[in-house]
Amino acid sequence: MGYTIAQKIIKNHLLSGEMTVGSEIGLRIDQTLTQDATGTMAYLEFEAMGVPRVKTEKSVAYIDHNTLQTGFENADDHRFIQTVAKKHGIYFSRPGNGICHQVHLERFGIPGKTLIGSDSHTPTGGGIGMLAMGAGGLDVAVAMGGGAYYINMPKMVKINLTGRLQPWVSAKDVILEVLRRLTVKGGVGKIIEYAGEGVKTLTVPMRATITNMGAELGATTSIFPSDEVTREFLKAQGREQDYTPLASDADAVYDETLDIDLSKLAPMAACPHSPDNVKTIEEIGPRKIDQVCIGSCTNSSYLDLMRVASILKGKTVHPDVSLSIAPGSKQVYNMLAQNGALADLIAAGARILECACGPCIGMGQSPNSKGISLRTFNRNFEGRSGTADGQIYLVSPETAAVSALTGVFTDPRTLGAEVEIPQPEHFLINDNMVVAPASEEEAASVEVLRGPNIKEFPATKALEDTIQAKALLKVGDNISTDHIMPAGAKILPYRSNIPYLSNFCFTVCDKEFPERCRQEGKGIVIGGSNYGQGSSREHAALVPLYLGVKAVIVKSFARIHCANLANAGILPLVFKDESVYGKIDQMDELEITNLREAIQKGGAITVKDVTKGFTFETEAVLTQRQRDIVLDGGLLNYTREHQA
Ligand code: MIC
Ligand code: SF4
Repeated sequence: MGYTIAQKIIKNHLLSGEMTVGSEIGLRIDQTLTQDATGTMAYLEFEAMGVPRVKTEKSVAYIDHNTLQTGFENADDHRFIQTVAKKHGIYFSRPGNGICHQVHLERFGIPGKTLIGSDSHTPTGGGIGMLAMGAGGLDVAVAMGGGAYYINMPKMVKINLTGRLQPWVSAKDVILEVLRRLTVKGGVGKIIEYAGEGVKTLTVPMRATITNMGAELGATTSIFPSDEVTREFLKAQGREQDYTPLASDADAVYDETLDIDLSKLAPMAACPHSPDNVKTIEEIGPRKIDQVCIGSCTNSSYLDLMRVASILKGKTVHPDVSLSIAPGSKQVYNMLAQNGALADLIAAGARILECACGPCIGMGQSPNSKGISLRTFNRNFEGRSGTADGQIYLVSPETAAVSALTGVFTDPRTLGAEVEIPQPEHFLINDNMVVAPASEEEAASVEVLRGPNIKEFPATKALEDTIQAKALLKVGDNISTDHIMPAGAKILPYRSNIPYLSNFCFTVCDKEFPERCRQEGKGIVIGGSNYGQGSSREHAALVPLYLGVKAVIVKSFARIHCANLANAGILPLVFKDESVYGKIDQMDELEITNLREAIQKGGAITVKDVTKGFTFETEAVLTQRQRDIVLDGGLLNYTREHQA
């Protein structure tokens, strides 16, 4: 039997386990990346592990999220990351160099290698045939130290692409179609591989847009073959030596197959407040809009922005629309500046931002109240834009640009003949914003600089035998980590300050939650399906831990968040019978006894609803290794014990 692309890479990197669907496998990790919002914590954890130098082939620390420096906090964090990177063998991509996923694709990614990143959009690397996955910071720290990265062997899904996109229809529309069909939970436990004749018609940046937003499917990762298109891209990046061809075997077996005829797709938008709430632009109709934001790791490549520039050239942004544009990297920015396209964007009235995440994570450009904002980003969860009642639609750069001119939702196909923008033969290569680490000899004398914003990692204890606590919060389906631990300009600077962050935990859903936790001292959270979707931020586990959350009982979990809970020592439990969810009310007193033995043994865990006087069964979604982690009180304790 042949192998899929992902199975081949897994096989080459398998350190433990068997490649049977659902069972835990340990993978050797070749490359890691961090960004600043998750990086401070990841490096504190790495330091706590006591490994002097990273053991990966390449580890890169990016600064791209917290670049609004409204106080000392962000700048202090940048300095901490820069010095800690220098000391421990990590390349440092300075603020101004661009968004981690875009830069990594351009300058560091290699087909066939494994990459984990403390950011959920790490699968962007799948655009050049990497097995690239998002992970919690602690998992990245362990991988930097040479440890395996553990996942459950995913199912393999093939998306067979045929035909060719119509003019003005773009990669964003492809992934929106996949989201429309599969939904935000459709990818859980799966790797999505793109195949078929249609693949050849997609450039690397287009492929990367598609694998990037595979994160919104909940997929473990998404991957394209590495082919001539990949080789051309790497060559244009001066990295032809990094190319290796990669394809699935003719007799590879997939668990599911989906067919998409590219020529049938139309421009689409993901409507508020979920990336799978997809409609065509035509269906939405010419509704008035207030804002357009172009950029983010999904759609900020040179080709994307050149298309935007070609649409805006010689025109003026509609008087009622604010248009902001953030190029994805210094390479993109600089090339636009050199060829004059930047001048076209400026002349049209675009507000040009630095190359960083910016508005995507609520760092500025929050829309007006009830404002309709068209964004080329990947997430439109409620409140994420920084405006509680903002109405965020996710669209392609083409739809965004033309709508910015007309002031209403506009199908870019109304533009007439498409302007052909070829991939440049040579991208502009200048890695002067990447700082190499100190040599092994020099490393000892590098001082790690810590500002007052860096607080201790919350202490965890071995799992107690009895949990008796109230259901301090009950939430519904598809709760994202943006609900659990919001980001945005006011909160993001405190990613290394768990006590401060705790004031905002779940406040999108319930303003009183942090206070209730403080009063009660401990608690349990009840949730629906796909709990913890979205970001990889481990703060969505560490902050509840700090607030005394002992267990989370839900219908189902999103992959990264579930691992983060276990890593933090919080019990992730799922209802055996989902209908029990309806019987529990917020503030019910719950009790779990003989817990340690139950976790050790595996099998059902019985929970008593003391208030209502009934019991129900749950299951801990943990592998044997994770059971030990939870028993020890989290991965940091576990790693320390195992090292000892
Ligand atoms: C996001 O897009 O939500 C983020 C911000 O990039 C996160 C990481 C974080 O919360 O710092 C992600 O996608 O993992
Ligand atoms: Fe940054 Fe947005 Fe991409 Fe997250 S999704 S890495 S915030 S650009």
